[in-house]
Amino acid sequence: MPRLTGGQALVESLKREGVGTIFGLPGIQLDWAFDALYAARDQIRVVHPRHEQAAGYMADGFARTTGQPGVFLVVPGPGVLNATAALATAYACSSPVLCITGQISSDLIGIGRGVLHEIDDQLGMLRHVTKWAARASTPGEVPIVVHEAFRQLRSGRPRPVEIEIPPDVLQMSGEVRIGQPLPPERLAGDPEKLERAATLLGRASSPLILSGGGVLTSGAWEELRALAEALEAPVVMSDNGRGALPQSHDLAQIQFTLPDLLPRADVVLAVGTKMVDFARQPIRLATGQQLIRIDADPTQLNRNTLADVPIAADAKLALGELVDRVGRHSHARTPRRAELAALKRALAEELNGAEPQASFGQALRTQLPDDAIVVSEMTQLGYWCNFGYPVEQPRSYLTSGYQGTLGAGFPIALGAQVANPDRRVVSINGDGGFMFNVQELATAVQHDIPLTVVVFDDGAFGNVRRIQEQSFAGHTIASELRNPSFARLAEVFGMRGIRAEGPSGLAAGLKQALDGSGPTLIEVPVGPMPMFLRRIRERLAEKLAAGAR
Ligand SMILES: Cc1ncc(C[n+]2csc(CCOP(=O)(O)OP(=O)(O)O)c2C)c(N)n1
Ligand SMILES: [Mg+2]
Repeated sequence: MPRLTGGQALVESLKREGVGTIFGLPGIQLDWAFDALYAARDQIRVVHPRHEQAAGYMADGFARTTGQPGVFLVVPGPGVLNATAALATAYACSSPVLCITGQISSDLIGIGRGVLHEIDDQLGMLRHVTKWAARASTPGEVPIVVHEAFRQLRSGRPRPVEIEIPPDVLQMSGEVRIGQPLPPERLAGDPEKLERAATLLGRASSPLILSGGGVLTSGAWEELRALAEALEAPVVMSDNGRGALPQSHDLAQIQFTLPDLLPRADVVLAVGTKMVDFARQPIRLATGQQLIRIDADPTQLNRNTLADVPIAADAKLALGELVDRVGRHSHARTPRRAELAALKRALAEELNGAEPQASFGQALRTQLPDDAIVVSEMTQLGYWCNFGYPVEQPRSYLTSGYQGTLGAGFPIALGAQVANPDRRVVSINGDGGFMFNVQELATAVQHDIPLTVVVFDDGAFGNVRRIQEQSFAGHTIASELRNPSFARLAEVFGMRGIRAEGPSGLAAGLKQALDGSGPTLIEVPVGPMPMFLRRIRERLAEKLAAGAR
């Protein structure tokens, strides 16, 4: 067995797992890991952001657009604490992110002396925002924890995992065996239950499919499409699951049409989804409606809505099985294309009526290619795009999921662009959220990450200000923002900055950005925007309540 330092063992294990990119920010406890990365610099690209939270978000953007684990490396204590909002976001979005962090020296862990970056029970703390976390205590243990981390990332429901390695372990040499990566473990699902599901679906007169982020993480979009087409079943995609079926597909629907579609369904298949609606309320079925649920995480099957046929399985394998089996039971159905198209038209009318968001959204739609990756944010245009932007490809539209993490969008987009150098990546921001990570403009320039950043500047935490005005007799507090000129700021950082007025200005700015190379920031001054969502949601919630049992 070769003798390696813990740092070398880490890098060799990562290489063996196929890691080619790491988002990392160094510090003394990680010196021996970073020196090993120096030796491997031809095989592993190290992208260093300006704050650990960005390292975590970038790893998430990398992971969610490729389906491959995104890896980040940060110092212990304050460094890894800085990255916890990113871990929480990746957790919410079932994203395969590996957080590698340091520790204080092995002999001091748990003593409470007060040494650099010491926090009590770092592993325990991180267990709340990860699926699995472990420490390597010798160089020989390093590949063991790395390989187990990757097994966790590639098995069942992917969620972030964490490993920590004390500095003395990174520095010391020992005998190290680098193992072979284990193949992904995918749950096949109980054949009897799959047969029951196929029978129910095949015999259904009006089947409906609810598709969540699990379909994207497991890469099951072709199987989903085949099954939906075989059944003529509309597919309602969750916010985190958009792109599984192209929005232009006859059967593709988003959650806004659920209140219309759900009451008409006799058999519902929910796959890789939490089964909550646009208002995060559990999706309830009426008496007589049959529910089949497929999820790689068996605990999920007992959450929100119980199924008649619960199937613990990977979406790709289970949907593939259903495609094979359903033909034996299926029958011809009256095509519902006219009805489904009418629903989409009504929804489009509603969304297009929400100005000025709709016109800005239209500018994005017309300028971006179908394979562009769009990263949304907690901002007025982001809320609109979550429903109104037509997502045509899987793994191409990212949000911060139920975490609603303001500021996540820009660094997630940076990671997505690093992972997809040949695709256009556009990050949509408000002035408030953007400045959570404004320092990463330097990262875009230094690492030549050619994304397009749009910043809608209303001089406010606009959402907060509007709620304050409407609910508290016009009182506003802590919601006004005094900003720099974002276009000029971008130029100072060394990238192209454009100031765009109105939707047509945005369209022209996007054209200029996408025709060129290198990173571009487009600043769009805007006024307050009306909240279109609440009105639509309330109306839909009423409809849903009327349809449920
Ligand atoms: C980490 C985090 N902090 C605070 C919030 C609360 N919050 C939600 S939206 C918002 C304002 C966003 O302002 P901006 O990015 O400028 O978007 P705008 O609403 O003005 O379009 C705030 C503070 C949050 N969602 N996440
Ligand atoms: Mg704002």
